[in-house]
Amino acid sequence: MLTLALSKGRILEDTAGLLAQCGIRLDSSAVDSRQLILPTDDPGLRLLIVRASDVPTYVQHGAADLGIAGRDVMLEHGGEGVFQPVDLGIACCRLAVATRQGFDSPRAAVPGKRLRVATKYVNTTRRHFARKGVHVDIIKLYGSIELAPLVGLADAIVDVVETGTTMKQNGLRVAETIMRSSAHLIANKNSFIIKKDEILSLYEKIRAQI
Ligand code: PRT
Ligand code: MG
Repeated sequence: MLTLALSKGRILEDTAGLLAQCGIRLDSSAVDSRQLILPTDDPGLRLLIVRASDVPTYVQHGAADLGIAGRDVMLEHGGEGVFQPVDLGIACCRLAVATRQGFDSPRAAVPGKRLRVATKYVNTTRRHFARKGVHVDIIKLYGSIELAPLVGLADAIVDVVETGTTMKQNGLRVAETIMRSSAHLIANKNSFIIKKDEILSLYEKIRAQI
């Protein structure tokens, strides 16, 4: 039995489509319910529904053999104990620095000045600005990050952008792209040894569809 961890929303939707192409179907009433363990019509595969940022943690500790997580989330987690073998090409986006329109970022982001940056991606943000020699005070938030610069909580944010509509509607503009991201199939390193045949067989089915 393989256990695959993923998050509800765009990743579950895209994954359900991918699995359907592989001949594996989810029970739609279970998907719509609040159940956190979803069976599939393949008795060898069940899904765990977790927060997007928790997917690598479930896989790292072997509570799930496999997971589907954005590259953004993997970079933030660090990837310890986890293989990241397949880029699924779904949930594509970029992780970007954004500020209020009109904010003088060249002047604010100079060596020696501290920029207040709100984000869920604390580790990635710290590394990014450290490489540039910009001193930052990082403010950890868990959601609605786009609000922070509008109410003076932060000078800038680091967050995911897809179409850019959310930024635009909130009077923000992207100052810089940190990385591009798409969802990857990830695997626990021990599961990869112990359940190698099962994992490879699912990999092959998925690979044939991407
Ligand atoms: O909601 P929760 O805190 O549980 O987690 P989450 O919001 O991080 O998870 P989820 O399921 O929304 O996203 C999971 C993964 O999808 C992320 O880690 C990214 O790798 C990827 N992804 C792709 C995105 C987007 N596109 C995206 N647009 N994640 C978030 N967004 C947000 C964006 O930040 C904005 O607030 O969606 C909103 C709309 O974006 P625009 O640019 O199209 O307006
Ligand atoms: Mg969300």
